[in-house]
Amino acid sequence: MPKTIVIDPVTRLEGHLRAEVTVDTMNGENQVADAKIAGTLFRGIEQMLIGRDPWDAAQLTQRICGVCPVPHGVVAATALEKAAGSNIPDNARILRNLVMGANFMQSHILHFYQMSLLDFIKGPQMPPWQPQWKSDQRIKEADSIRLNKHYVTAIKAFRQVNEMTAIFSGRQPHAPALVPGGFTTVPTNEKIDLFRQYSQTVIDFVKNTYLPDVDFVASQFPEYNRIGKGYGNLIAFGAFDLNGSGGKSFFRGGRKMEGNGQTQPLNIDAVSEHVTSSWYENSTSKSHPVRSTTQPVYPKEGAYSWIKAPRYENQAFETGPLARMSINGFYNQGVSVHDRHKARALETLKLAEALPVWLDEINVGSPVYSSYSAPTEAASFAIAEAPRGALGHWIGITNSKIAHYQVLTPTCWNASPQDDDQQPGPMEKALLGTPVQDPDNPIEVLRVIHSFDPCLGCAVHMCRITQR
Ligand code: NFE
Repeated sequence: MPKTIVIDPVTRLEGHLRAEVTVDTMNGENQVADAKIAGTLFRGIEQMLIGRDPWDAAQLTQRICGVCPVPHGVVAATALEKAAGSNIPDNARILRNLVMGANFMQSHILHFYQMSLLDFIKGPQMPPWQPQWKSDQRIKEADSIRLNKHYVTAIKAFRQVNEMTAIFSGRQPHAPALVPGGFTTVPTNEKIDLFRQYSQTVIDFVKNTYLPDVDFVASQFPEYNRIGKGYGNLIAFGAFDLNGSGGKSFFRGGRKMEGNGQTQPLNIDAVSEHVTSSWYENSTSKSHPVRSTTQPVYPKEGAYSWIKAPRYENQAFETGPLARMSINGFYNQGVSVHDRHKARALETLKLAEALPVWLDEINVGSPVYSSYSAPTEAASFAIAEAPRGALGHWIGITNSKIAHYQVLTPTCWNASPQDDDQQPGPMEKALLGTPVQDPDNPIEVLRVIHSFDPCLGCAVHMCRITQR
């Protein structure tokens, strides 16, 4: 007898996500037969930008999220610089890479220990970790206690990474140093030395704690090397410009189709946003972000999410650290729950080891900012990576004011609802076939969802209108 389970809100993630899954008996076991993933808050950040000074974009879009503000600031500033045809000094490029790399590391550590680990171990026997799931608690008591201690160590680790980011960004979260034209913090040898010390702390944490813990969990739950694959289609926009011309990036962009191991180039014009299953007006559905709008329509027949459904050539793609690492040839295993965790941990180490190299390229005493004036009329965009994957900002400027703004976030790719062709979103697809031991304790569903590291703060936004 099929049973429908609703988890709302899915906890331990940023923002509000609703999962509705139908569990049925298939192949002699309970499995997820249908899944609907929904964002339950209205996304309104684009509307807030309309009519504002273009300079505001790099600061206001950072408020989309406290976990990944840096990529939003960098992408908004880059779109504005492209709009004006202006370049930034090399120091600014390097400083942006440093604070963005540190922001990725913070996000990944937070994700594994605070968002995901408790799906696999017994949490502390105290609020807010009680009541707890009663299914599949196979990890030994002693191992659970050790991993719970690492939960606490990880809080210190990501606090340290935030401190490290703030050395250059001015504050974390929401970096004031990210401005069109470059950067505002002037690097000194003292700041560089301090940043380098923090990098070593992260390297030690990842090597001695994070990676071994990811491997330990994988060894205890080997079936999650197969569970949660989904489409197997991967997409990345690429990030961390290494030479100022955009010709060489630490992570190049690209896409990989399931079954074809080749990385293929991207054509950004092939991206569209479907909204038939989202509470938005349909007239621009399936449009490129430069044309799509964000007009809420609620209720709406057939819709079930505030998240739009981005597609590439009208096909669903997973994005995130696994996609980045795989597309760049840095990770060559499969696509599964554990592969997402492992690729994320390996990326943290890769970045922690890259940051000291980039630090050496800073030219103390050279400029960090070039004078910038926003154009009076322009259409522009920039793409990059946020910790959770492919991120794009599209901006239109009319009479010196923002007339159009669209933000395409990684969680919109991953947690998207069905598109206009009834194809489920990547997370929905990954849930199909997931075995669920006890439908009253569907912890397996959370393990799959959390492996994507969804952030609903990024994917949807609440617009609060106060009347006086
Ligand atoms: Ni709120 Fe974000 C990242 C962005 S997820 S964390 O990474 O953009 O959509």
